Amino acid sequence: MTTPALLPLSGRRIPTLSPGAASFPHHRATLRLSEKFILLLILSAFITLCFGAFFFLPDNSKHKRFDLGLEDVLIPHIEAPKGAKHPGGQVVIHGQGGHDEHRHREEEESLRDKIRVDHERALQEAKEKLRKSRDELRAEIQTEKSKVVEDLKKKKEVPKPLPPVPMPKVVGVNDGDPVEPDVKEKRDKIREMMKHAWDSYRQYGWGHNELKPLAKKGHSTNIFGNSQMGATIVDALDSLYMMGLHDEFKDGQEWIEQNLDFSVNAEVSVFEVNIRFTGGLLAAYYLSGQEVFKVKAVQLAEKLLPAFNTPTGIPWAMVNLKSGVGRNWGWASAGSSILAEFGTLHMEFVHLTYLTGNPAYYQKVMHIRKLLAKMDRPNGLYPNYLNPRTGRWGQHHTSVGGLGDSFYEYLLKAWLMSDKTDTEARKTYDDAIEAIERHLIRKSNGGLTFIGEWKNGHLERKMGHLTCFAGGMFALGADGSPDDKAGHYLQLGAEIAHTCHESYDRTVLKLGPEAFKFDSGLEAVAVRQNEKYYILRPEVIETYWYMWRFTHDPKYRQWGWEAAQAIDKYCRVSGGFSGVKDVYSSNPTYDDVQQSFFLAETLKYLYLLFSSDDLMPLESWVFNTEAHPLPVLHLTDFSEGICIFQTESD
Ligand code: DMJ
Repeated sequence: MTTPALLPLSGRRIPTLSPGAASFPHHRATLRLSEKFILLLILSAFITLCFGAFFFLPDNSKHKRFDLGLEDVLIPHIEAPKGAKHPGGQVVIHGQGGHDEHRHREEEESLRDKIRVDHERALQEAKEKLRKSRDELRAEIQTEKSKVVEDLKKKKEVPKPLPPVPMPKVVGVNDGDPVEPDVKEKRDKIREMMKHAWDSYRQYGWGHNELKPLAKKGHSTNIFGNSQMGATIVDALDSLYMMGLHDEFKDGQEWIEQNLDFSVNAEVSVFEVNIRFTGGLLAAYYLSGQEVFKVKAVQLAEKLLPAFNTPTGIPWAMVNLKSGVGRNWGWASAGSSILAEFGTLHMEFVHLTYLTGNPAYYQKVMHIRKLLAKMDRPNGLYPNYLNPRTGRWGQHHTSVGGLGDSFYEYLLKAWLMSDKTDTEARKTYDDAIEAIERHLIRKSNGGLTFIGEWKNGHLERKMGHLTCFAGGMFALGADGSPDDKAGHYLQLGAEIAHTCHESYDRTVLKLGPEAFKFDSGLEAVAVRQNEKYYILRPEVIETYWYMWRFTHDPKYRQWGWEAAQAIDKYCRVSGGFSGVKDVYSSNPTYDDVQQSFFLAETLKYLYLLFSSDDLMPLESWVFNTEAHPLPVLHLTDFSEGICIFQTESD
């Protein structure tokens, strides 16, 4: 049976005669290639020899040469005196007797010398090539080939110019100095922590997605595929900017300019890359005004669009940035996409349409919204799983924590970001929250308000660290809530903040566990070993900050400071900050990961908590779910996939 064998160098296929002779065609092809190469070299040496010989002929050859009328080309310094004409009306080249004759000879002599030297060098190079082994020659050819491919790639990557659009009004992006000296001191401490996290990453993990602060090397997880896209750099940029760490910001910008490339063969999470990279780049653009961030955000967004090529338009969870092939997580119910993932694209995509003038981004996310609006919701709740092929719900699990959380957050923030004109988003948020309150929010025996998880008609009395962001969300959505319930939602936010603080306070390290229960006499404590870890997450501190902004109750700053001190004491190591595996153990072990969201969110929210309110005012900025601030855009019409922006530019 003949089987085709792919030849690595020529790229041609030659059939092998038998499996036993499988290596033969490869060998033969290699020989043929080398022979061709050697012949080429000999031929070029021969041509050089002939060309050289032409100049080595006796002197009389020169007359013939001049007779060809080439002298003013070959010896350009010969000039005709002004006005001298040949009888035939042409410019005459007058010789200058013996002196000119001598100069001619010298010129020709030096020309001949140069040709001789070139000729010898060519021969020498040919000899060296012949001495080289086949492998060396192959490596050389390969290097040349790669260089050509690289050059072509660079040529192709000339960024497309984007249409100029007015820069939205950008206010309160720096300063925020607190008046009170003790608050200032705390803020300085947070800034120092940011510097330690950044400097460590800069030293040990630069260009990798994240850092292993104990092993002191780069780290990555499957959400970034096998890429090395500097997630920490992109995620940290706006925090650096707000904190006035401008040298570090510039360093990050330079890396992005020179290295950030999204044409890589990596299968990434659409959600994670969108909230961290698109969000991070857009925020860096709006804060600094540097075009490069906008250009990179758009390049990335183009790579994410193929994820929407599903029968329903509900995007895949993952997409290969190079091939555009998408798929879902293997663990998700019945091949489903995840509510918190496909429902957390709106803010970034609206901004992409604004900046590019391309309605596709806006249309994609509005299509998701419309599709969800048409679907039945069990008890008014949104299940976490939706199949992108059939358009049907997967398991009926509902959560305000993992798998559900930021879907609700983005409904509220879509309304805020549109300058409160997107009332459809607000109504959808209000209805969803009402159902959540009815079915998921309860008070424990000890009087702690918690948000449980709905699983097939049953309430699991467990709350995740991730769910703690909801305190801030309720407070943020209080203003504008229906039936004059603003006070109620602010109160609900305060109760969630209190419960989450308890989950921290009831541990040995004063850091919160990943999940905690309200069952069988348990109140806000983790039971299972694999729920006792703290991985530098921001949600509890995020809620403290929103509550502080809306109430100015000093307890939120106090709670934030407790958390900051605990992080500095138990998570800080010489190579950065690490998560800990058990917050109930006085002798904690580390997970050896410095998450990029620690720089993007945890430290940013802490810094904002100890700043005055004029830093990033909430009337002008809306924070995406990774704490990247995006400016409010006044949307006036968003019917039929068209949106009209009215912005007050600077
Ligand atoms: C962040 O990446 C985002 O906040 C996301 O919405 C969920 N949680 C992580 C941090 O815990």
